[in-house]
Amino acid sequence: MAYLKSSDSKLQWNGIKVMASSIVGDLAKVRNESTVHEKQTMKEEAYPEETAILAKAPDVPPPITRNYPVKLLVNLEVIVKELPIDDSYTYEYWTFQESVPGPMIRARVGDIMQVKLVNRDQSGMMHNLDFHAVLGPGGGAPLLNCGKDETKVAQFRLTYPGLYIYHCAVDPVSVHISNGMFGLLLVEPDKGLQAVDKEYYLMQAEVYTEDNPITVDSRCLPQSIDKLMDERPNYVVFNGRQGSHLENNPFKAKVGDRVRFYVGNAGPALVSSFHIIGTIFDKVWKDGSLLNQPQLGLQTVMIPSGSSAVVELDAVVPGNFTLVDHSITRIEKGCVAFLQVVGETKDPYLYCSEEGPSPCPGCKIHP
Ligand SMILES: [Cu+2]
Repeated sequence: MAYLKSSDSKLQWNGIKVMASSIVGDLAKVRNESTVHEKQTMKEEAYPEETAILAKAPDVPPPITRNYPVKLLVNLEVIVKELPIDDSYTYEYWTFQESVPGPMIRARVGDIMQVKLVNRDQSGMMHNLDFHAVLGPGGGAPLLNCGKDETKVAQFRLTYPGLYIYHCAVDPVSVHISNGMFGLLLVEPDKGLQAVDKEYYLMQAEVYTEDNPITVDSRCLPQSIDKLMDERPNYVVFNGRQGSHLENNPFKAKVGDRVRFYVGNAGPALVSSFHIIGTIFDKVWKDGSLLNQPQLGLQTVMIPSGSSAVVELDAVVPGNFTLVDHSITRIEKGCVAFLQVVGETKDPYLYCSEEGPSPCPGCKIHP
């Protein structure tokens, strides 16, 4: 039996511990013991407890500074909340922690993540969590199926470093994901990540709505199941809404800053061609795999639905830089954001002309 229940006998529990220890040992051998901390062999009961800091996009939880594993307590609540989808309309999102995307979680490889999920959706809809970082059926979803006002708790050892999607996986999964039930879990390597000047959390996702609200008095657009099944979203957005990070709320950096984006694509259908106009990604960890060496000097990063990328760039020229899915018609559906860089460049010949910039009327990408 590969899952934990409060009714498990001590014998089963000890058996599971031996099995888990064996699995981790095998993984460590495969990876030359470079990614799993030796303290993982300690008994689970001895792990100190730590409550995870959950950060709402575009914020990122603080870097892990410890060099030992903990039992990381992750407390998530499902809450239905009407949120803006653009400047005119709202959408009734099914959220984790009242935000879309759900909060970003930061852990360390070897941690035992204890997830407590509370379902406060009063409609009677069941919800759960599938963590792509979890080894086991459903990524944990069968252990976390939660009916109305129920609470479920499960524990998962995090064995691979990387940037992983989590999402609700209750049937039909496409409906739950497209209603906003997704987020990112960063599992740091045992040696941590290089410090950078700025870190941001960004998720792309599609929203499928009818053209008009249900009543003339409402601004809330209902979901279109027909558009969802046809994979024809009328919104493709960063961080939950059209215009989440435009002129009035851009990502910010100074010339000289090293900037890291943790980027996820929740889908549920489209593949993202993630690009930041006017920059080159200095380092990219494709598919969020932190076991691999980064790729260097990339222009556009393909992020499949249900995957991620860690990208880093150096801010070297001041101005506005534009985050897009380079399947570029999606700009018209809301998939555009700005990185605003201030300061003075050290090399004026990086970007110059005698006349300077001129405006482009109605332009969505060069403010
Ligand atoms: Cu759900």
